[in-house]
Amino acid sequence: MYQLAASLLPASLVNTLEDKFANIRSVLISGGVIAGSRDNSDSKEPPVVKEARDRLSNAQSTLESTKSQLREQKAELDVDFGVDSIFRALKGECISRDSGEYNYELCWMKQTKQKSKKGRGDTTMGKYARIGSTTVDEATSSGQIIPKTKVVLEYENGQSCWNGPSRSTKVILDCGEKNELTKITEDEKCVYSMFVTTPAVCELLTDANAGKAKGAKDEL
Ligand code: MAN
Repeated sequence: MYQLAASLLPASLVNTLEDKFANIRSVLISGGVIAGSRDNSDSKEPPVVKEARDRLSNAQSTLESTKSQLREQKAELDVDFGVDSIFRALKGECISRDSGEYNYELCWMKQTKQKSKKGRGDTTMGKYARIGSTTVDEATSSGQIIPKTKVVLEYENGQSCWNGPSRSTKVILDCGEKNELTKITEDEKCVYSMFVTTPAVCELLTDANAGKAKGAKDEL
């Protein structure tokens, strides 16, 4: 049909028409209205469609990574770092102590773990939940018994105990020069206490205990 029409028209007109068709076709391809030539092995899509698809896919991955950063930052906002965020600097650090069958590990504001020395794997003893406080009776150098406030980091929802609750740990903090895990006890089955010294609570405990001496309300 095209051949027949072409043979009936003057060559110059055929050339002009062919040029016009080619122009219209390339406008349609670049506008994404029709697909480009099938034998163009680089892409079966017009370049603008491919570019738009690439831009969309880049924008989607940027959006996903921004969303995941936002999730992490929101989770961080939910973490209880205490008054003036005194525990924030300790986040990500861990201390440990060898005790009996296990190596015990405290990762501040994250989790507590019991690590088998016999290669039986690690047991999570709780995930960081909140800061609390407790009062312990202590003897002074003169033998006088006085109540002392301690800061407690509470870890909950650890690995479940066989026939029992999820493991949990109370990390009882006292003022000390170094971050040090000094003692671990299992008070009831799968309910643990870790005794830890840290410079992070010195000021807080001095203030709290000075307040207590004056009979002021404990405001930890
Ligand atoms: C393991 C340890 C112990 C715990 C028992 C409970 O042996 O986690 O601390 O008491 O499991 O079955």
